[in-house]
Amino acid sequence: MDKFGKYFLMKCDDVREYAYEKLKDQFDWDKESMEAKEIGDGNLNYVFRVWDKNGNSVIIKHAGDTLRISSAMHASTDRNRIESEILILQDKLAPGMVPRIYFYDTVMCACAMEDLSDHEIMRTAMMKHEIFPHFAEEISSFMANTLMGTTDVVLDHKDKKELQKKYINPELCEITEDLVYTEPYNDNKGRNNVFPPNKDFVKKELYEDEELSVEVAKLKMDFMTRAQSLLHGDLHTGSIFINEKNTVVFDPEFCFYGPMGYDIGNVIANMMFAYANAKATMADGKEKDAFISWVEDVIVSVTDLTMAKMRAYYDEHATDVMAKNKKYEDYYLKSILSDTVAVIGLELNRRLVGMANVKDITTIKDEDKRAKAERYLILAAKEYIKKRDSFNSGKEILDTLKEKEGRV
Ligand code: SR1
Ligand code: MG
Repeated sequence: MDKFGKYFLMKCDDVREYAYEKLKDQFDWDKESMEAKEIGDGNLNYVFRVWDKNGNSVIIKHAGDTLRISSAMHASTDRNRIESEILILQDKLAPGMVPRIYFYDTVMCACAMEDLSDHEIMRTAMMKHEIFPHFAEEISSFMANTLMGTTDVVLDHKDKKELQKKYINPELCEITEDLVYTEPYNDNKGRNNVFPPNKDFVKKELYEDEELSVEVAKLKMDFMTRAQSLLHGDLHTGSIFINEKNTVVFDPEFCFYGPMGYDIGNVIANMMFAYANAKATMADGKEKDAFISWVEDVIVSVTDLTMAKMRAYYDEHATDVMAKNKKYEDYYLKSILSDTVAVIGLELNRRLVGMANVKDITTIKDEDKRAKAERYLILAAKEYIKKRDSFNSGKEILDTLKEKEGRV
C-alpha cells in the first residue's frame, strides 16, 4: 500500500522519502545523498528542508492536528490546502513575492515549496539589526496589490464571493479572535504571559480599562463581519523572508476575507518590536542610530506608501459603479487607515501580554529595559486603538510611539 495514502504525522525520514516520491518527476534527486531536517520554529506546523548533493532542495510544510505551541490546541489540517491555494493566487497578484508551490497534498496535509535558504526570516534579521532599504517599497506593493486586488471595489462581485467562500477559515480565525481580540483585555482563558514586573501595570492599563474593552469589542465584531479583502492574516516579521535584494511573504494559513488594515497594522506593529529591541539592546553609536532611523522610516513609509499605492490601485482598477466616486474613495481609504492604526495597537498588546509572544521583546535581558519597552508600547497601543480615527499619516503614528516612550 502507498505509504503516503493515509495521513500520519511525518518525521524526518518519512519526509525525505515523501519528497523523493512526490517530486521525482520535477527534481533530479540523488536519492542516496538526500537529507531532511526539521527547521520550523513557528507556533503551528512542522517545516522540513530536504536537499541532496546535486544542489536540489525543497521545503516541505506539514500540518499536525495539534499545534506546536500547545498540544491542547487543535486546528484543522486543511489549513495546509488553504495556505497553498492562497500562495498560488497571491503569486498572480504580486508576482515573485511569495514562494513557488510545487504541489500540495490534501491527504498528508503537506505542501512542497521553493527553498528560500538564501533569505533570512525577517524577525531574525531584525534581531541582528540588519537594514533592508527596499523593504518598505516592496511590502507596500505586496499589500496594495493583494489587498485591493481582492476587494468588491475591483472584482466582479460573484467572483469575490466565490473567493470568500473558498477561503473561509473558521478555526484559524477563532485563534485570532481569542488571542488578538479577547484575551489581552481580560485573560479569560488564564493563558496570558505577562512579564512579572508589569503585572500591576497590565491589570490597570489593559484588564481594567472599560473604554478600551468597548473599543476592542467593536473592532472584534468588525474583524468577524467585514469581508473586505483576502488577507494574509498573520503578516508579522516571522512571515517574511528577506535578503538584500528581495522580500518574500509566506505562511498565509490565517488568510480569510476580513478588514485589510489587519495586514498593514501587523507589519507596522512588528517593526515597532524591532524598534523597541534595538533601543533596549544596542550599544549607543552610529550603528544603533542608523538602524533606528531606518526602522522609523519603515514605520512611516509602510503606512504612507501602502495608502498611496492603494489609492493608485483603486483609481486604476475600480469596477464597482458606486465606488467610482472620489468622495467614497476618500472615505474608504480613511477607514483603512483607521483600521490599520487600531490593529497596530491590537498586535502590540497581544504579543506583549497574550500567549504568543515575540522574541524581539522576550530576549531583552535587562529586566528594567524590557519592562520599560513593554510599558511604552502598551501606552501607544491604547492610543492607537482608542484614537484610531484621528491619525492621518505614518508620521503621526511614529510620533505617538516616541511620545509614549518619552513618558515611561
Ligand atoms: C496558537 S497560534 C499563535 C499565533 O501563532 C501564529 O503565528 C499566529 O500569530 C497565532 O496568533
Ligand atoms: Mg505563522
